[in-house]
Amino acid sequence: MRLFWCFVFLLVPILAVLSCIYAEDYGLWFPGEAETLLGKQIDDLFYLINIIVTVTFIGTNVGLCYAIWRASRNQEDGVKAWYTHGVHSLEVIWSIVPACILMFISLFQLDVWMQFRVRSNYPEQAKKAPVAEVTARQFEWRIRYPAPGKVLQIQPQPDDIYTVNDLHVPVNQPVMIQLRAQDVQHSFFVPDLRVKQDAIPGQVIPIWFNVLHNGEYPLTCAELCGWGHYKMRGQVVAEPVEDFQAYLKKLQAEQNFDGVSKPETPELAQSGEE
Ligand SMILES: [Cu+2]
Repeated sequence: MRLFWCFVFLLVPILAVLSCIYAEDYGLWFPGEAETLLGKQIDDLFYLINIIVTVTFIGTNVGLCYAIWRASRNQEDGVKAWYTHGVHSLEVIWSIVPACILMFISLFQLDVWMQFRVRSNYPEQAKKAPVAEVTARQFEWRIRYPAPGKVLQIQPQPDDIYTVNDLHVPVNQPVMIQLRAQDVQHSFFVPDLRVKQDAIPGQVIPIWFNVLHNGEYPLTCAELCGWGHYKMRGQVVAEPVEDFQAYLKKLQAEQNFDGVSKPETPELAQSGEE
């Protein structure tokens, strides 16, 4: 029976490592490769920390297992348990080693953190002309683009273009969005891009990313924000800059269409006939 606990503590790291190895096959790992350069750096950091944690976890469990096994042998051999107040040198070692590891991680990740979060390090191109303002509210993402050829202003302008849950951005160039929240705290989360930022009422938070490939990437809210939290799903569509401009023009035409005058696009002509 004493060896039972020894096996239990041995089994835990083995199961943990096996589940990590097979997690990808069952769709429990990252949602594919990161679609942004910064995302790839974030993944590298994650893997580095994962390796450190795995080695520590296995080491601790093997040590625990060995201690239990030794103790169970002692009892069979008739060796009595002995009590100690602690070993100072050992305690100093297991305080200093983790402190050094944590210090290393905190310094090593600074560069990625600065690129991701410190505004003065954002790419100039993205800072100059934010693509859109995204306002999270219960339970949707409201998107405000500037009119084609204009720059997004903090205050809404009469010719701004509005849509919901469908954020289009130009591919392969750094883009910035201004994130707001209208009611409660939400979180703008695009797993494929490794972008996650809380949206906080009263604050305008700039976030930037550079999508590497054309595509549609699910956008979700990662903060429990009310009964309809699960419905706060949208998408980020990355497309060539010409397509993005064409999309804005189409949205603008739809917004300006009064349902009576001659429609500017074939799609609107159709909807007018119905
Ligand atoms: Cu939300």
